[in-house]
Amino acid sequence: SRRSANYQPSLWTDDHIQALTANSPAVSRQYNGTMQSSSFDYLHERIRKVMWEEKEVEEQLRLIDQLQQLGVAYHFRKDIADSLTALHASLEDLSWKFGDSLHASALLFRLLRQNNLSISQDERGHFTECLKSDVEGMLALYEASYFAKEEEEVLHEATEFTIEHLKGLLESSRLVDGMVREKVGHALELPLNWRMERWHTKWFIGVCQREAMSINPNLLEFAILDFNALQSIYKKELGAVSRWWTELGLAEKLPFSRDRLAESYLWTVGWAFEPQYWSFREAQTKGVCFVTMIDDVYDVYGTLDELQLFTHLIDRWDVNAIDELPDYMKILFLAIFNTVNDAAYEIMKHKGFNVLPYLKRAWVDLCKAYLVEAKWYHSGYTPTLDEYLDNAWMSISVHVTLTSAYCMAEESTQRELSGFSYYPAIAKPSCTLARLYDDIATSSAEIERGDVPKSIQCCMHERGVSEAVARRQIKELIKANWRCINRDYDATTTSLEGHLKRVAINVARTFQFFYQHGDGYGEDHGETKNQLMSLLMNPIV
Ligand code: F3P
Ligand code: MN
Ligand code: MN
Ligand code: MN
Ligand code: MN
Repeated sequence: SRRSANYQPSLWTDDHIQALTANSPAVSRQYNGTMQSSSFDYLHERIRKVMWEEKEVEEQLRLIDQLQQLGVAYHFRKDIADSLTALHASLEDLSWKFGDSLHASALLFRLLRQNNLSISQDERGHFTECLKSDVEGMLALYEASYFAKEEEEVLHEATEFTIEHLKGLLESSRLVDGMVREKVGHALELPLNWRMERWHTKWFIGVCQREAMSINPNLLEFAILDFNALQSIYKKELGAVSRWWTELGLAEKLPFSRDRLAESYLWTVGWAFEPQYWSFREAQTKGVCFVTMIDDVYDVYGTLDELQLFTHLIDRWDVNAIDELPDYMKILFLAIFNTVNDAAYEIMKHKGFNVLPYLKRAWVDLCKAYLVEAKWYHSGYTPTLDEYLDNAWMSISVHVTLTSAYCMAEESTQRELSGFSYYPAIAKPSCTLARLYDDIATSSAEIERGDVPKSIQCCMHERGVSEAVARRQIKELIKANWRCINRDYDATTTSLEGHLKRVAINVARTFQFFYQHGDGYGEDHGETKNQLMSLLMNPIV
């Protein structure tokens, strides 16, 4: 007899989605930047002017930071790059000019790291002697410290130091300004570097609306226009993938599996939100739907014999052999086979080269990792934490996303693809973070249902510690992996690499986002529903 996880049905029927998304402008594959009204162009020019006006360095840094946090930096990529490159070239003068402005030095440090310009912690001597009454400076140092690499002890200490100090301030009655309290509380909840970009943007626009004095009104208006314009694009995209999913009809054929089309699409907005990545979001929404189904087959529904056979056929990528499979696997195989081949076809049509070997490899690696876990589960084996993670960084499926990001990127060429024979260095920490965030939120229910021991259980078993201790150790591992990401992000050269790394970071952020209140993907009725409504449906007024 087969098992079932008794997942709840989808919250979002196609009719519901079509009704919610009906009145949006058409989606065009090639985003040409003209979806907005002329007031958008006017504001864009005004802001560019402000960017190039003569002003204090600290003011310029504030402006760039606002553009980023408002989610509109992608409209000013070149201006921001030019401005920061110029500042980077005069770093020595700057540390002199900044004197003891902790805020300016910490902000500069963070902006340089965020924009792939190298800066070492040693160039920031002020970190330890900061003024404790300087809340803005403390906050800036706190955020900057989350861009630390493994060996940057000064910054790790800065994290501890600022957390302790800012917490103390919140608990005391010394922080009287309500807006400042809100910002400090928000930052302590989660640093900027770990936040899902769109979600942060919506919060930050709200803060700026309430604190209108602190921001150029043109900039705020521009950000609101842009947020709402992107949201109408997302609605159209969601309507399109929902129609695809419904016509595919696969969910009805595998009713034991999670049916999560709308949430799958939300993941992809977290991974690459800019309008030009529609094809990536489309392919990845399909990818997440398939990953979810295959995962439920391996975790819950399939027998070990079936799983072995399925893995074998995916490995051979052989559609001629599907009659060996049980019916539910036949249709699943054919759906994946067709969709992946289709994606490869599109790329071949537009760019003339064959990415199928890379896409195929990603799906094969996924199924093989799933099979390892299934065998462990069926034999009652508990791996060590290292042994588990060696496999589980693949079984979380993020390498499929990264492969797709690489193959589909505007900048990818035949030559660069041939260099993609291994997964890039940033894949490991990005996938590992996804895995650890997932395990923290989903493993209790998984173990109860019957599943392979996840990181927390492997850690408990190997180290003989309680669940609470294991959870703390996994959180430390999360911090360590963020530092690996920071190290790798810093050494970026080509724009293809930059794109891939942004997706890799955004994957980690989006896993944090979905799993911060529990299993926000499997159990989508709670906070996930609010998040989805807020990001995809409700415009800023
Ligand atoms: C496979 C799943 C997920 C993790 C993958 C998430 C993506 C692709 C956005 C959602 F569907 O959850 P699950 O907890 O069951 O994965 P696991 O690998 O732990 O079985
Ligand atoms: Mn699962
Ligand atoms: Mn699984
Ligand atoms: Mn899980
Ligand atoms: Mn970005």
